[in-house]
This record gives sequence, C-alpha cells and structure tokens, in this order.
Amino acid sequence: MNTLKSVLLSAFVLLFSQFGYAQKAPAAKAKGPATEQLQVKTSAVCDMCKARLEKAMAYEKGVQEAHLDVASQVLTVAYRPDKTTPDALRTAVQRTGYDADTQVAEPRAYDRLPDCCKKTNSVHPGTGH
Ligand SMILES: [Cu+2]
Repeated sequence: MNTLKSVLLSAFVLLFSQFGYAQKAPAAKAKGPATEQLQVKTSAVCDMCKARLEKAMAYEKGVQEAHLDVASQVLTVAYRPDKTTPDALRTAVQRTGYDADTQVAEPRAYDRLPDCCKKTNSVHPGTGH
C-alpha cells in the first residue's frame, strides 16, 4: 500500500511540476534587433527603377529590406535605427538618381539614368524593357 501511495504521489508531483513549468514558460519569442520602417515617395517610373533602387538600398548600411511599389512610387525600407537614419536613406535614394519625398534627385546620378527612367516619363510598370 505504501508503494502505491508513493507512486501516486510522485506522479502527482511530476504532473504538478510540468504544469508549473508550462505556466512559467515565456509565451513570446525573444525579440530580434529592433527594425523600423520608412516610406519614401520617389520618382521611380518602371521596373528598372525598382531593381536599381532596391539594389542600391540593399547596399546601404542598416537596411534590412527594401521594396518599391512602382505604381505608387513608394519605396518601403526596413532598417535598423541604430545603424542608419531616415535622412541617410533618403540621401541614398537621391544618390541613386531619384527624388526622395521633397528632396530632389542628385543631378549627376539622374543624368546617368536611362531615358525610360527619367522623371519626364509617366509611371509605366511591367513593361519589361
Ligand atoms: Cu526606370
């Protein structure tokens, strides 16, 4: 009888300790490094602009992800605020030859763009060049 009692007791203790563990286990995963998002209105007009800008942003310090929506000309950048700033990112867009919000593209970089990517063209996504 005594053995059965101790088996039951240890089973109960085991159950209880597992329950207690489950309660204490952290529900949320540990957070990675903080990421912020910046949206920049650019003067990009086509898929070539998209590829060019996304590539340029990928080389920028602190940038984790960059995505340009050609139709709306909005560049969305996920970046590390401890590595870069919205101003630096907008400057990178200007250096690539595109307007960034109210800031105008760097003229020399803009001159190097192919004709189809000039601001005088209207947005023409999906033309494949
Ligand atoms: Cu273009």
